[in-house]
Amino acid sequence: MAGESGTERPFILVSNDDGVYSPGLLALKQALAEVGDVVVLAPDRNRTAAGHSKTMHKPLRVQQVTLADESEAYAGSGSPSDCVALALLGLFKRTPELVVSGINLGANMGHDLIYSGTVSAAMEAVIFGVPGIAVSLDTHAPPNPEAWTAAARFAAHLARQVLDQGLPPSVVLNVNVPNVPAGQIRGVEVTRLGQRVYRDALIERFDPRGRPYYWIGGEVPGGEPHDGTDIGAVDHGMISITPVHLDLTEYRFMDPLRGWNLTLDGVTSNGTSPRGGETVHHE
Ligand SMILES: [Mn+2]
Repeated sequence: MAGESGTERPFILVSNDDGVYSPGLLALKQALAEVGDVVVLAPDRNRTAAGHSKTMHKPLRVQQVTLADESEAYAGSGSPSDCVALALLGLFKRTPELVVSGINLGANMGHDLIYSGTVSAAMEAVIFGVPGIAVSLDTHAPPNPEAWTAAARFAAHLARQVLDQGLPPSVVLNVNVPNVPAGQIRGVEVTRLGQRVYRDALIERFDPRGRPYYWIGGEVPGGEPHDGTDIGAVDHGMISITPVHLDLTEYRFMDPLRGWNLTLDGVTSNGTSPRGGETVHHE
């Protein structure tokens, strides 16, 4: 398929979760074309909040499509992380050296990362040992096209440095850009994840047969704009970059947890612990 270039230019995969025809993806792809040879493989429809899912019980289809700038791209039937996995497992003649996901319509900050298909696509790369960058724009309404451009240019600027210097193992870069014209962005801040405030609401409706069905509705999430966090930086008009580690272990709670009653008393059939005091192993 694509990516047969014989040059030394790096091979970059662009994906997203808004779907292959998203204007944010096109802006990102065009900016990254100045950094390397770009191939696009993205979901064939909007897979926002797909999380880090993997399709295991049905086949995956990949179709060649044409983007709004007449360039070729590939649309996959699976999740964002499926698309990245296909590319890194050898779908193309070259294996991507960098995966950039976005530009998402809507910020991905704090606990959003757990739901985000945009960030999951970049995390999938990191699982494969390939650097990944996720880029999101802080708006849910169609943004000023200038805001796409600013975010895309910054992504290209960052991509060059990642290709040059690499990233530590298991680390993904999560970038959020304020929705303002390029000239109004106040700077770039390295941040930690902030605290989202979700305002989800259970909405119950009834079908024509009188049976209830449900939506998870509510307002767009807010957040605590604390200094040093992604939410705080974007709130102050700064581009936020958070280095996110895929090791989700809470090291600070390991010792207190060891202090719990973790014997097998009452768990094994004879009611005694064969190896008293040892931690229960999960295989
Ligand atoms: Mn999305």
